[in-house]
Amino acid sequence: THFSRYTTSHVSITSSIHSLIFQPPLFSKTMSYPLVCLGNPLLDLQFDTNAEYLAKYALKADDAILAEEKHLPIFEEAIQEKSLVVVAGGAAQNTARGAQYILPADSVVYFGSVGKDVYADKLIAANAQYGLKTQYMVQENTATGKCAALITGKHRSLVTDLAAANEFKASHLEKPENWAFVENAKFFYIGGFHLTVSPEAIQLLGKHAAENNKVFALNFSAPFIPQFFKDPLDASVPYCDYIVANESEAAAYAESHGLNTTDVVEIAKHVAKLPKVNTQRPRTVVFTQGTLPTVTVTYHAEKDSFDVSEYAVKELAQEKVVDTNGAGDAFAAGFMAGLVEGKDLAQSVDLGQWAASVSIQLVGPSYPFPKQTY
Ligand code: 26A
Repeated sequence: THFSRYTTSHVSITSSIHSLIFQPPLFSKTMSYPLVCLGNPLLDLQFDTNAEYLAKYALKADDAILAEEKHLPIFEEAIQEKSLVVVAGGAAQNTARGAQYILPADSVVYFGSVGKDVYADKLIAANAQYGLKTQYMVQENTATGKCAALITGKHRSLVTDLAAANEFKASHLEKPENWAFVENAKFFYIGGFHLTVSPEAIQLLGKHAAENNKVFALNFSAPFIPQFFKDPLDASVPYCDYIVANESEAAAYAESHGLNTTDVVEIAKHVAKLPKVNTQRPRTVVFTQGTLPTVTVTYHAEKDSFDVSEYAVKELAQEKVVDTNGAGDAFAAGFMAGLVEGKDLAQSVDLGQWAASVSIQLVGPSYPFPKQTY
C-alpha cells in the first residue's frame, strides 16, 4: 500500500508539472489563421435535372431558397438520381476552403453548426483535405444540413434544409478556444445566408472587427436575403468594409430598398455610401455579373467621392464549364485570399475571377487537386 500510495502521488506530481510545462496555449504562436469565416455548413446533393422538374417544385433555374415542407421530397428523389454527387457545400464554407486552397497552410478557420453524423464527418474530411481549420458547433439531436443543387446546364437551383446549421449560436464564438481565433484574425468573411441563422453572431464579429480596425466582409448570398432578411442585413452593413454580391442579389437589394434603379453601379454607390462604424477604412462593394464585367465601387467618406472600376471576365470556352455551383463562392475565395495577401483591389478581383474559373471546371463547389496555381 505504501508503494502504491507513493506511485500515485508521484504520478500526480509529475502530471501536474507536466501540465504546467506542456499545457498547450489556447493558441500557439506558430498558428496564424488571419481569416475567420462564418456560415452554414451543408452537404450538397447535386444532380442534373430539367425545366420540368424545376417547374414541379416551382423552382427558378438560378436561385437559392430555404426548403419548405413541399420541397422535402426532393432530397428523397435525389438519392435515385444517376447523376447524383454528394459534395461538401455551404456557401461560406466553400469560400473558406477556396481561400485556404490559395493561401499558405493554417490561414483560414471556419465556424458553423453541424449534427453528430456521417454527413458532418464528410464535411470535416473535405475541409481537412484543403487544410481548412474547422471549429464546428455540434448539435446532439439535429442532422447536418443539406442542400439539393439542381443543375440545368449552366444554371443551378439550390434548395436548402438547414437543420443543424440553423442552430448556430454566438455563444459558440465566445468560448475561449474559439474567441482566440477571433482575436487573432485580421479578416472576417460572413456568408449572408447566415443572416437567417444568427444575426447576433454576425453583429458580434462585426463589432469586434470595427473596434479593432480589422477587415469585415459580407456576401449577400442570394436574392432572398435582401428581400426577406432586410432588417438583419441592414444592421450588418454598417460593419462592412467589403460587400460581395452578384447581379441578381444587387437587383433584389435595389428593389427591397426602393432604390428605383437597376444600374449595378448606382446600386453599388448607394450601398458603399451607407453609414459605416469603422471610419478608418472605406467601404468597397463588389458586384459580379456572370460573364459580364465585375464592378467595384469604393466610397471615400472624407472626400465624399467614389472610385468606380470594371474588370472584364476572361470567359471560359463553353465546353470547359462543368457546373456553376459554387462559382460565386469561389470568386469570394480568391478575392478574400487576395486581401489577406495584401493585394490591391484589382489584383484581388483578378484572383477571384481566376478561382471562379478554376472551380466551374469541376463538379460542385470544389477546387482541383493536384493544386493549380494562380
Ligand atoms: C440558408 N441557405 C439557403 C444557405 C444555402 C447555402 N449555404 C448556406 N446557406 N443555400 C445554398 N447554399 C450553398 O451555396 C453553395 C453554392 O453557392 C450550397 O451548399 C452550395 O454549395
